[in-house]
Parts: sequence; C-alpha cells; structure tokens
Amino acid sequence: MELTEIYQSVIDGDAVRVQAGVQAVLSQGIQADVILQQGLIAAMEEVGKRFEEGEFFVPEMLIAARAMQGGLALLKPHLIESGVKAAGKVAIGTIKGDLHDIGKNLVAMMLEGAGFEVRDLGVDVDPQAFVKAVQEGAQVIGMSALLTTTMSNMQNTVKALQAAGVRDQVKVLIGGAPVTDAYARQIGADAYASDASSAVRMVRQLMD
Ligand code: B1M
Repeated sequence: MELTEIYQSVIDGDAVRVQAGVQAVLSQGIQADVILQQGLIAAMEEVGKRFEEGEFFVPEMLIAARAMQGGLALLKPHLIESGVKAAGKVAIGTIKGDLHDIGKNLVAMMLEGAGFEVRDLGVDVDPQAFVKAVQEGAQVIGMSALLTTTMSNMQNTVKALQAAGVRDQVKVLIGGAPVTDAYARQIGADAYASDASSAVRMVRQLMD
C-alpha cells in the first residue's frame, strides 16, 4: 500500500480503503504526520479544488470528508504521541435558534482535513458558549446560519465576545446560505466564506 492509494481513496470517498491504507502504511513505519500531510490533507485539498471548479458537488465532498475522517481517527493517537501540532484551534457551531448542521459539519470536516483542531459546539449554540470556547483557547470562531430569522444571533455573538473582553483574541468567520460578505462586515466579523473549501482558505488567512 502506498500513500498515493490513500490519497486516491479519499478522493473516491472509499472509507474502508482509506482505513486499510492508513493501517498498512503505519505498519510499514511511515510516520503519522507524513500520512496526514501527503495522504489525507493533500487529498482534501484536491477535493476542495474539484468542488470549486464544479466537478464535485456537496455529496461527493461529504463522502470524501467522511473517508478522510476514518483515516484521521486511526492517525490521531499516533499524532498525539509524536507531538504533531495542529495548524490552529477552531471552534465552530450553528448559531442560537438554528438547527441546520449539514453545512456546518462539512466545514468542520474540511477544516479537520486541512490539519486544524476543530471543536464542534453543535447547533443552537448560545453566544456564551462561543465566548467560553475562546476563553478555552479557540483562535478562530466559525458561525453557521441558515435561517434569516435567527441570523442576527451572529451579531449577538460578536457583541458577547466584545462584552467578555475577548474579541481581540479571536478571529470570527461566518457562513451559511443567507450570509454575505457585506453582512460579515456589518456585524463586525473578520471574514465570510461561501462554502467549505473557501472556509479552509479563509481560516488559513486568518491564522497568518
Ligand atoms: Co430548513 N430551511 N428549516 N431544514 N432547510 C432552509 C434553510 C430554507 C431555505 C428552506 C426553504 O424554505 N426554502 C428555509 C429558511 C428560510 C429563511 O430563513 N429565509 C428553512 C426553514 C424555514 C426551516 C424551518 C423553519 C422549517 C419549519 O420547521 N417550518 C426549520 C427550522 C428549524 C431550526 O433550525 N430551528 C427547518 C428545518 C430543517 C430540517 C431539520 C428539516 C433540515 C435540517 C437538517 C440538518 O441540518 N440536520 C432542513 C434542511 C435540510 C433545509 C435545506 C433543504 C437544506 C439545507 C442544507 O443542509 N443544505 C434548506 C434549503 C436550501 O438550502 N436549499 C433549508 C446543504 C448544505 C451543505 O449547505 O448549509 O448552505 P449549507 O452550507 C454550505 C454553505 O452555506 C457554507 O458551506 C456549506 C458547504 O458548501 N457554509 C459555511 C455553511 N456554514 C458555514 C460556515 C462557515 C463557512 C461556510 O464558516 C464558519
């Protein structure tokens, strides 16, 4: 088994083959961070590229992300053991009043695939839970909203971050179908991403 086969299996969304591949190369003595970078992360970059080019759609991206997560689960204990640092810490959630989580999960999976440590706060997330995540070390807050009726809770969260005195310790990224770049600027967020793949690009920029 070779790293290129893991790479291809992630793109194909073949979770069984990804896990078999990761196990095989680990037993060949290949280091976990090499498998992560050259197998899983490289493949998710390609998946993101194909999505942006209109070759892949949401189902293909979800299936690839799940296959990647299967491989990542096997690598995690080895990565922790070898002290490989995550690219950064992101806390993500769907805002208060909103239960839609498919897009948020996709963004979370793509961020994990890009090497970030992702804390998923779930759905219907209270502004104070985002504040707590920052106090516990999140460098980027990701908020997702699908409903126009409750998207104002994004602004309430930004205000809660300000009130708690942690706004300057964290970058805020927002997204979701009714959200726009102009809205991000209006409510004092740092960035907007229209899809999961550009969310990864934005988080990389925000961390720089
Ligand atoms: Co609801 N729903 N829904 N729904 N639902 C919408 C959003 C709606 C547009 C349908 C419609 O009327 N045409 C409408 C909202 C209208 C509006 O606000 N103007 C709506 C409504 C009204 C409702 C209810 C109020 C219905 C009711 O009960 N009367 C109710 C609300 C419940 C609540 O949240 N409190 C409700 C419930 C539900 C279900 C539970 C049945 C289900 C959700 C299941 C789940 O998520 N686990 C559901 C679904 C599936 C939808 C639609 C059909 C699909 C949403 C979806 O998953 N899209 C949706 C209609 C639609 O969008 N066409 C609809 C796929 C997903 C991959 O895309 O989430 O946009 P999306 O994520 C994208 C980008 O937006 C971006 O990246 C993702 C990947 O490319 N992105 C980010 C998302 N978050 C991001 C965060 C980022 C960056 C990018 O940074 C942090």
